[in-house]
Amino acid sequence: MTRTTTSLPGTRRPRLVVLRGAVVLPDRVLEDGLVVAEGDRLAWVGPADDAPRDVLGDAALPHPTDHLLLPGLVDVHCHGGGGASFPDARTTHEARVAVAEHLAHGTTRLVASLVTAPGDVLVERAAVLAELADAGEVAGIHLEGPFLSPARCGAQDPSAMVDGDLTLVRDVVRAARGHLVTMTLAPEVPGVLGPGGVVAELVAVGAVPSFGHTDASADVVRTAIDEARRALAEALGPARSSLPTVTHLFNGMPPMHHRSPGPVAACLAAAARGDAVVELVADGVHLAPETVRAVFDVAAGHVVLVTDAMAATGVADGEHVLGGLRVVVADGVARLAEGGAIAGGTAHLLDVVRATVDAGVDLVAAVRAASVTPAVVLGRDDVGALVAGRRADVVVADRDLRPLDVLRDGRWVDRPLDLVPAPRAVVRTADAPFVLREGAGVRVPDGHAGLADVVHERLGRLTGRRTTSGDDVVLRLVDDVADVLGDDVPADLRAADVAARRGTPLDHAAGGAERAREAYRLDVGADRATVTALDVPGLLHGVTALGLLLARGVGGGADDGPAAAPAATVTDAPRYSWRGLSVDVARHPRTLPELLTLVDVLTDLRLNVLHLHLTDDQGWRVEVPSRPALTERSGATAVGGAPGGFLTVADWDRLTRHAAARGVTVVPEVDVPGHVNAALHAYGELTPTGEAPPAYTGTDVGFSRLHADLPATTPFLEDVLGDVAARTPGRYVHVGGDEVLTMEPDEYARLVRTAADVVERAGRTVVAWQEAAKAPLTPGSVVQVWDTRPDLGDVVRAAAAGARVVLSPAEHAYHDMRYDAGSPLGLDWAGHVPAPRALGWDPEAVVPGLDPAAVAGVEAAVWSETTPGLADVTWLLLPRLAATAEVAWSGAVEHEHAWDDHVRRLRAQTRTWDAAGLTWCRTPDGRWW
Ligand code: TNX
Repeated sequence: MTRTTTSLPGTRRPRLVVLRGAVVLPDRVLEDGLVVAEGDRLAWVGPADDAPRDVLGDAALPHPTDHLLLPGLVDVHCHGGGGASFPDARTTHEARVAVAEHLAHGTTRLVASLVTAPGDVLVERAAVLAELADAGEVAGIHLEGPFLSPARCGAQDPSAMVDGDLTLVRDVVRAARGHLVTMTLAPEVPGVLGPGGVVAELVAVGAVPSFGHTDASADVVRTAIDEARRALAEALGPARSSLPTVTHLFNGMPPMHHRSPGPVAACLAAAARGDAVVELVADGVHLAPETVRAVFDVAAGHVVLVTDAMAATGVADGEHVLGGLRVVVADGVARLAEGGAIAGGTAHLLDVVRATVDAGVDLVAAVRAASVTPAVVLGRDDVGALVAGRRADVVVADRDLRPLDVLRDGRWVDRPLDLVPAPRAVVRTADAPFVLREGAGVRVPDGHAGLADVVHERLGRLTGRRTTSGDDVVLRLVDDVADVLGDDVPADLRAADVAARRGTPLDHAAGGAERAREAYRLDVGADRATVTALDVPGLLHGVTALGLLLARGVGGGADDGPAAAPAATVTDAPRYSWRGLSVDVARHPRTLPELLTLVDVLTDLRLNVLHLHLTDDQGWRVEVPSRPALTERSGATAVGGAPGGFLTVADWDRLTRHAAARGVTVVPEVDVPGHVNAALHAYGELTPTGEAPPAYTGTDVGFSRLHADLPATTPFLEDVLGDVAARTPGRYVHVGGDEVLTMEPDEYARLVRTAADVVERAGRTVVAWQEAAKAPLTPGSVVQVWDTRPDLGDVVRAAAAGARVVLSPAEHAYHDMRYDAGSPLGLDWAGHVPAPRALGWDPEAVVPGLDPAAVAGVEAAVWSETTPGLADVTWLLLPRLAATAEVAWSGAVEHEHAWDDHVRRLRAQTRTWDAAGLTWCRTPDGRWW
C-alpha cells in the first residue's frame, strides 16, 4: 500500500510517504491515484501514471491497490470515545484517550464537545482541553450548553440550563485561550439573541454560533440564523466561518409538523439557501436513512456529518457517565439510565460516513460532509481535502470504509491497544482510562519482593514513570488457569498444575502445560491495573503489556507526556514455550551492557530465550576458570582483526541472573566438535600434532575440528561444558554440532555423545544444531533446525525418538541475512529475508513429516560475521525480530492482511527501540514513520 524512502544507519532523508489507491477528491474519485506526503504536508496528488519523478525522489511507485484514500476526517461535534469523556475529563491524559480512539479510526481533526454543566465545571474542562488544543491534538472546543431549552434537553441535565450569561461566556473563552470554536444555543433562551447577547459575543471572539436543543418556532430560528449570519459577515476580527451551524438537525428539537414547522423547517431552508450548515448524526441510530438522504438531496454542500460520540465509542457495552448522568450502552446504542433518551453516538466519523453511503448518499458527497465542509466551519484551509499543500492527513480504508491505516501530519497513527506479539484477546471495557502517575504504587505477591524491583525497572523504562509500593498496579498469583484465561482455555493449559513448579526455571522445551506459566490476564481499569497469572513469568508478561500500552501514549505533546491506557482486559498465553534469539558473540564480541540491552529487547517482545553462541573459530567469549588460556589467548581475537573481548565469570553470573529475574533463560552454546579453532589455538594438545594453529580472523566455516581419540579431548569437554553447565541457572546447554565438514559420522557421533554426557551429568538438557540428530540423543534433548536444504529425515526420526525441535529456518529466521540487495550488512547464503518473510511462515510446516507436537518453539538467529557494533546487530534484528516473536508467540499468522496488521501494531512499539537509542531498519516497505 505504501512506500517511503529508505533510511539506513546514519542517513537522514525527508520523510516521504507515497500512497496509491482510489483517491477521494472533493469533487470525484480518482480511481488509480497517488497521494504523496512529504514531511507534514501533501506534496502531490494526482493520477498514478502522471506522478512526476522529482516528487517521488528515490521512492519507487507503489503497486496499484484497491484501497480508498480519503482525506483525514474532521469531526466538529464529539464528546468522547475509548472510555473517556471530554465533559468528564479532569486531565489531558483522559481526554487524549478519546482523541486517540477517533484518530485511530480516521478522525484526524476533532472538536472536543462539552455538555451543559455549572460554569465553574465548564471553565475547568475548557482549561484541560485548551492544553490539548495548544498542542494541536484537538482542533478546538465546542460548548453544547448551558443556554439551551430544558424542554429539549436530550441527554443533558436540564437543571443546569440557564439564561444567556456573558460573564460565563467570557470566563470560558478565557479558559479556552482562543480555542472555543463553536457553542450550541437555543435562540429562545433569554440573552442569546440581540444586542449584547451571546451570539454577538461569540462572533466577537471568533466562535461560531450553532443552534440546537431548541423548542423555538420556525421564525425565531430563522431570525437567529439571519442574525448570526449577518454578525459573522460583519465581524471585525477574523471570523472562523461565514455561516452559523445547526447542532444535530432533528435531534434535540421538535419534529416538523406542517402547521407548526418548528426549527427543522427553518434550518433545512437555511441550509438549502446556503445560509447555514446543518450537522447530521447519520450513524444509523439517530436518523432514519431516508432522512439523511433527503437532507443531502436538499443541501448536500451545507451538511456536516458528526458523531456526537460519547465515551462508549469503541468500547464494549456497559455503563458510562456523561456529564454526571448515567448512560447504559446496549448493542452499541447509548441511552440515559433514567428515561432512556439517546445519549450521544457510539460511532466513529468513518462509521457515520459508511452509514451515510449505505443510506444512498454518493461517496464523494458523504466524504465531503465529513472533511471539506467541517473544515470550512472551522475556518481551516489547511485540512479537509487531499490537495497539495494541505496537511498530510490521510485515511487508508478498504472498499467497505473500514480504516486500514491513518496518517496525520505525515505520521502514521497508533491504535491505542496494539501490541506485538498480538495477544489472544483484548476486550475494551466500560471504564475510564488508567493513568500511571509519577510515584504510583506497585503491589507484588507476598514472598516475591525481588519481583518489585524488576517491575519498577520495567515500568520506568517503558513509561518514564517512577513507581513505588502501593495499589495502583497489582500483581496477583492464582492457582486456577481459568482465573487467568477465563473459560476459553486450551485443553493442555487447563491441565496445568503450575503451583508445584513455581519458582523453578522455565522448561521451554516441554510445551503443553508449561506454557500456562507464561499466561497472563491484564485488567486495566480507571483506578487500578491488575495482572493475574499462575507464575512469575506470566506476571512479567502482563507488566510488559501494561507498560507498552501506557508507553504508546495517546497523542503525546502537552504536559508531562503520555502514560495512560484505555480500560481493557487482555488475556494471553503463548503458542510455544521456546521463543528465542540466538546471538553470535564469537565472530564479534558483545559487552555485558550490550547483552543486558538485548535482554530488554527480548522481554518487550515476550521472547524468553537468549541463546549465546559463545565460541567459534574466531574467538572464545566466556571465561572458564579451569581452562584460562581459552580467554587469555582466544578472547582477544575477532573477525577481521576487530577488537576481541569476553565475559568474565562475574559477567556471566550477572547476565544469567539478571536475565532469569526478567523471565529470560540464557542458553550458552559451546560449539563442538567443529568451529573450534579458538580452542585449538589456546590448547595445542587438542590437535594431532600438538601444535596450536594460529588465530583465525576470516569467516570460512567447517575447517576446524576436535579429535575423538586424542587423550586431551574428553577432559577438555568435561572441563569446559561441565563448568559452563554448572554456572548456568537455566536448564539448557547448547553443544553446537553444526557444519563439521571433515569428520566421519562415527567419530562425529562419539564426540557429540561425549559432550552430551557431560551436560547431562551436570543435570542440564542438551540442545544441538540439526546435524546432531544423526547422533544418539537422549529423549527430551532439543534439536535446532537451521538449514532446510538438506534432507531432514534425521530430525523427524530424532523427534519420533523423543527429541524436541526448535525451528530457526534461515530463510525466515536468520536475521543476519540481508533484507534485500541494497542492505549494507548481512550475508545472503539463504537468500534475502525482507521483513515480511520473517512473519510469513509456519513453524510446523518447516520440516516435512515432523509431528507438530514435537515443535518446542521458534528461535531467530543473528550471526555476527558482518556486525562489529551493537548498532549493526540491532539494524539487522529490528524489525525482523518482532515478526519472529509474533510467530513464536501466536503460531503461524498467515492471512491476507497479516503483514499490514503486524506493521500497524508494531509501529508504536518501535518507539521503545528509539527510546533505548537502538538503531533499527526502517526499510521494509516503508511504513514506519
Ligand atoms: C551457518 S547456522 C552457521 C554459522 C554461520 C551462519 C551465517 C549454523 C549452525 N552455522 O556458523 O555464522 O551460517 O549465517
